[in-house]
Amino acid sequence: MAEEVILLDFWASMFGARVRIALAEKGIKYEHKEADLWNKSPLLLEMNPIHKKIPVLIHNGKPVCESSIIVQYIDEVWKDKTPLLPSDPFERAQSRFWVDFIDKKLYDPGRNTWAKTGEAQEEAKKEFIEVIKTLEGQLGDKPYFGGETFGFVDLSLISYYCWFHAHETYAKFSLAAECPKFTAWAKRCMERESVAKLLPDEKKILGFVVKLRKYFGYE
Ligand code: GS8
Repeated sequence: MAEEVILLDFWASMFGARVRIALAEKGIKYEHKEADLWNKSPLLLEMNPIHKKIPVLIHNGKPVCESSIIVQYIDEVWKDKTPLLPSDPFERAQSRFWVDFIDKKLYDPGRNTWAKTGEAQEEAKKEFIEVIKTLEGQLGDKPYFGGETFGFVDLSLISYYCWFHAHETYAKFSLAAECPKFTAWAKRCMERESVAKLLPDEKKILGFVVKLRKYFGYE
């Protein structure tokens, strides 16, 4: 039976980008459906009735929700090509720990430096840089979080990267100056075809952040 793979996505979403990159790394063909998050479709509400969020991967009619769960599902179903998680159980647990850390720390609205001003922004900036430095420490001198190969932690983190330009612009700092090893890792990831093609341009994200700031009344 031919596989039917549909991705409910939103162009600026770091969570959607993860799934896009994982599908590209595995060479899986799929139908991409762009969601309107301000006017959700009956399909999105039916496929993710609990959270009502993208991304949702619909595989042969069955929905899988939550980006890191989707990426692990993809890795298990299409296991013959380009493994994304390590095969060793301890290494797998470590990868899951770091993806959980990334989501807990980086998606925390408290660290959205572009949504703040004054002292609160300075505090958020300090915390944001600390998180990146912790990740940089975990990377060490390896080319990728997965060691020699690009994997689960790499794709989960690089999907946030196009939003970092907005942080740098509004909170006035240079990530390359603060975290050079992290920046070198990000550049390495950006050279991969799957990442370069599927991550939105950071300037387009900055334009979106300008609109979000107005929408949420941050200025
Ligand atoms: C987060 C998905 C999410 O926040 C995951 O998939 O990893 N933990 C989930 N999706 C957002 C778009 S990206 O910011 C979304 O769908 N928001 C719609 C809403 O909140 O109504």
